[in-house]
Amino acid sequence: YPGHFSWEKYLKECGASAAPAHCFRQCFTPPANEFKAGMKLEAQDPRNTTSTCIATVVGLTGARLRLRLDGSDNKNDFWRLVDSSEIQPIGNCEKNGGMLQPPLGFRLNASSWPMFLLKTLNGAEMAPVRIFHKQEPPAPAQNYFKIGMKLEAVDRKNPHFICPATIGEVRGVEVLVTFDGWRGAFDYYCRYDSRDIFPVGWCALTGDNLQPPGTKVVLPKSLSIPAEGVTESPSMHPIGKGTAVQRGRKPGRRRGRQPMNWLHKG
Ligand code: MLY
Repeated sequence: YPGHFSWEKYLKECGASAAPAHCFRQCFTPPANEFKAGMKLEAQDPRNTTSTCIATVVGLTGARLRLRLDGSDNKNDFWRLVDSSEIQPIGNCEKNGGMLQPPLGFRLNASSWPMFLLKTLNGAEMAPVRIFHKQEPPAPAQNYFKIGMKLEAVDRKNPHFICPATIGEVRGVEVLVTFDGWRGAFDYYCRYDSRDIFPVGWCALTGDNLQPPGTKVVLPKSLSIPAEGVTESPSMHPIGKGTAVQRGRKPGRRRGRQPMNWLHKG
């Protein structure tokens, strides 16, 4: 066990601060996860969001469920928070006058769907209504994020990972989520009220496994050496103290890797 990631040390080292909890569309206390592997429920098909399908819980991590649509393959699993409005107890769709649909990429002939549905529900362990959360938390009134704030975010390319991240840009109702220690490949824009972003300390509360930051030294665009004639503005120092990056250093004297003191041994 090489050591675990400490937000406290890391924030100090970066001279950064955590985005306050009121920025997020998340409960202040993470919702309890009473689901069990094998339970079935109704879920919106992420690839065809107008259809409601049967899903099986194939894994649990913190306040999230790893779901697989019945009749689909094992290559299209997706993750949902237990308080997501996109999951419902079995019976909810019909109660609202809807019809359960086969998932996109149903592995059998479409004509065999009714029989498949009967068989998959026969003797199934249905997630009990009481373990669902009544409502999704409300969205904050507006986008309160500021550039440089730290958070925990789902890596959408590897959605089982939640990782330390930084707000790289704020654009109207959207924010740029940048992953600490990784070059831009995993970054994404999302709405400020996305359910994929969490306050610092979320994983520690849910028992989810927070990935440590990557090891690539990244110079945020706003901290890189300004182009000739560009005047510095305060927004060019979003991280605070500015100790992590030496500005205007002599050519040839390159800064080495960041010491990773935020990994405390134990
Ligand atoms: N095997 C992948 C994992 C990358 C995960 C990046 N996240 C944590 C931001 C890779 O190295 O590309």
